[in-house]
Amino acid sequence: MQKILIANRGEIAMRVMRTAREMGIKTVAVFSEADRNMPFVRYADEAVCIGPALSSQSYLRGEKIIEAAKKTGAEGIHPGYGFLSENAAFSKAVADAGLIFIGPPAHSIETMGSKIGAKQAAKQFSVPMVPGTDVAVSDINEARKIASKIGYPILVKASAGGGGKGMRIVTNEAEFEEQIRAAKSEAQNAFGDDAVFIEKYVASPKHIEIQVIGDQHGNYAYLFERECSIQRRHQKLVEEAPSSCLTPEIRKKMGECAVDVARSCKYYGAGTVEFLVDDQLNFYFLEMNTRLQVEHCVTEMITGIDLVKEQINIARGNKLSFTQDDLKVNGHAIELRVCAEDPFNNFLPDTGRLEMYLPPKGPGVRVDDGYEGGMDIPVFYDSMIAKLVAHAATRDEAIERLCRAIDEFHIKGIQTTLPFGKWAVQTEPFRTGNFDTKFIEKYFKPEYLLTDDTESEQVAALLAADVWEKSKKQQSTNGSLQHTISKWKINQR
Ligand code: MV4
Repeated sequence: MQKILIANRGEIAMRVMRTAREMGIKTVAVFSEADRNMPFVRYADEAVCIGPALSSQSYLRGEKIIEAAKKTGAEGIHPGYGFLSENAAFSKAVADAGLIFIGPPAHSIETMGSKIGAKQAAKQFSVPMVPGTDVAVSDINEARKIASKIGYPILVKASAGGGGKGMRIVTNEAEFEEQIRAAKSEAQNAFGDDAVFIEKYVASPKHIEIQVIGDQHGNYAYLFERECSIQRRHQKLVEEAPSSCLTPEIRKKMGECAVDVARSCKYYGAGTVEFLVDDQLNFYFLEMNTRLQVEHCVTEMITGIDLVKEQINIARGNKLSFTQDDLKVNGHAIELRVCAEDPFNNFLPDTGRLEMYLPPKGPGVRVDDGYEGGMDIPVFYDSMIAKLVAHAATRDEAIERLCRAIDEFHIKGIQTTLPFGKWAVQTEPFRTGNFDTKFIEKYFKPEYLLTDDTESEQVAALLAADVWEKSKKQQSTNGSLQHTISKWKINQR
């Protein structure tokens, strides 16, 4: 592969192209009409417009993207995350067009795309799973019997769901039938597949995932874990590696189970195996994500491995460039997703113009971003505008470094998750590692983000308005602004 096309936008398109450039590979960007002026379009060696702003008319149009690859002579397609990255039909269409899909084969995506298929595959390798079923519920009475054996509360999940979509909690037997029916009809509407299964509901789990990698020759390795419990509405906000709660023994066991899951679907490429971990440190396989994930950066920081470079080498048919024994955890990395969201308003997406955008710099700080100052954040896509990653020798130092970097990150014009991130990593539960997926629900209140800084900014704004009013009055009498303003000293913080 001398030239690859990146079927994505924003920060992940930039991320993939940077590695391609280091490898001497030419890049082709595809972009929607809304993204014409984005940095990733300029960074690419070539760029092709594939349609209007709506994803369904651009980044989800597989046939247009394949056509652009053929036209430009790109030999491979990297899908990034989201969009077509976990679409088995797209992976197959790319291969059928004589191009290389830089990702797993269609059969692996298909197996893991069905949560029931994933459980059946993983079962063959004795991977621990939450008590439940691994066939679709067909006979309600039979399912009810299984549910009472497992014990309530029960979780009903859509086989075609994943990432939290299509889940329902059943708290007692009386509502079992009604909830199954509702879940099936919801699943049918959302995914065109009404298959649901049941599991024991684990109340306050940690979400820990393992990065795995495999080549086309049957070699596999795990690149340790990422702790991703700090999330809301199934959107992760803070991710770190390693997890502060695993022992070396459990880390090894989970890693080996994750590799078994990859083996069970004859996986190759980079993938992530998700686990629930309870307060006794029991772990249970949940699902496998057959793509490079947003939070892959923390794994890169602690292992020194460039995951995109490995993906490209695997797609070329090369063997893994390392073995399990070569891998070691080096220090600690924490990532904060910087999203255009308003923590004061339920984390609802905030769109508008990036009036100011100054990312932090310095030792151990990595910023993967895709916008620059002065740009508008379009309403059509994800709200994530950047990822801020801090890497240091210890967890405490990584926290301090992340806080320093957050202070240096100046964004004006839109609300972001930066103040939330600074608050989160300084809380007692985060500091001690004693937190789970209920973290935000349990501890967060928006007013915690009203720091002295925010208050003094508000005071400064009020003072400025006052000066302005007075200066206008003054101006009308002596025609000069200069005199009044110079009397105000800037209060250095
Ligand atoms: C669960 C669970 C509790 N018990 N399964 C949510 C995303 C999808 N990957 C599966 N999810 C869950 N499955 C059982 N049997 C709780 C969740 C869950 C969750 C998991 C990981 C991270 C955040 C979460 C938030 C709510 C629920």
